[in-house]
Order: sequence, then C-alpha cells, then structure tokens
Amino acid sequence: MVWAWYMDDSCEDQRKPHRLQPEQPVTLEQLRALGVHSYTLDADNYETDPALAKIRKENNYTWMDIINIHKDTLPNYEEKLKIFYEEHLHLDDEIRYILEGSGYFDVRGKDERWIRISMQKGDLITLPAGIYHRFTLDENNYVKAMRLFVGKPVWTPYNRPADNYEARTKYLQSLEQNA
Ligand code: KMT
Ligand code: NI
Repeated sequence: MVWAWYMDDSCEDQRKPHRLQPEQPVTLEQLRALGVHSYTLDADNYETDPALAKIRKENNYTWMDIINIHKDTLPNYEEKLKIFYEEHLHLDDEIRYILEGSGYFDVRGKDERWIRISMQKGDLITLPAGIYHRFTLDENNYVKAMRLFVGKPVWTPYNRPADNYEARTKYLQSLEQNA
C-alpha cells in the first residue's frame, strides 16, 4: 500500500521517513490531483499477473526491465543513488513497480512542498512527465523494481531548474486544468 506525507526540512539521513510533526498525510486522491497514480498488485506473481498485463496493455507500457538497487548488485551504487536523489524531471512518465524491498519517491506538491511517497512490495506508481521528483532507498537499503516504459526507454534526468521543457509547461497546464 502506498502511503504519503509532507516532509520536514531536516537535513538528517535521506533514508529516514522525515514525517512533518504534527503529521500531515497526503491522500491518494491528492496524489492523483498531481498526476501521480498508484496501484497495488501481487508482486509474487508479477510474471503471470493479469492485473499487471492489463495496466501494461491499456497504457502501452511495451518495455520493461528489472533493477536491483543494493550495494552488492548495482554498479556505481553510491553515484547512482546520488543521481536518483537530485531533484529532476523527465520528458516521459516514470513508471516503477516494487517487486521486493522498499523506498521513497518524493514529489513536489502544488505549493512546492516535498511529499514523500512510501513504496512497498506490490506498489506500482506512475509519475507524470514534467513533475519534479527524486528517489531514495529507505533504511532497509534494498529495492528490486520493474521499470516500465512506452516504447524505447529514455531515462535522462533533467535536474532542476528545467522549466523550459515542453513536458514541464504541459505538466503545469494539466495542474491548472485539475484545480
Ligand atoms: C529512478 O529513475 O529514479 C529510478 O530508477 C529509481 C529507482 S526505481 C525504484
Ligand atoms: Ni526520475
């Protein structure tokens, strides 16, 4: 199950939950208003799961691979983690499905505050093109995730500021239309 909350601004270890005190949870509906969608699926049977097949078919997620983020399995682990945690956007949607382990995706809310999204085994998330976001492992230090894409994948991150890309202006327009 996906849980989300507004973050505090302490610079303590990025892998900690960083819940604002008093807590300010963010609902799945609030995430949807930002263009962020989530599903909970059966990660033990991802190879045969008809619910996953349906999501892939309906959204044309033709491409997929699996990434293992752990210090012993991911080449250039430290460097990659740094890149993942730089605030950035992409020109395409970022779709991730947690098969094992856990981690946090942080996205900027409408008021620019960071929202931390806790992703556990079975959670699939879609971040829209043009949203500023970042990723970190949590204190378990391990995640195995499926990466999905429409067609041939392009993972290029554009670090903030990246306000002049069409994906960004379109994203901001979509927020206004939802408001
Ligand atoms: C990305 O692009 O930020 C990642 O692939 C992060 C890890 S996937 C859980
Ligand atoms: Ni990204």
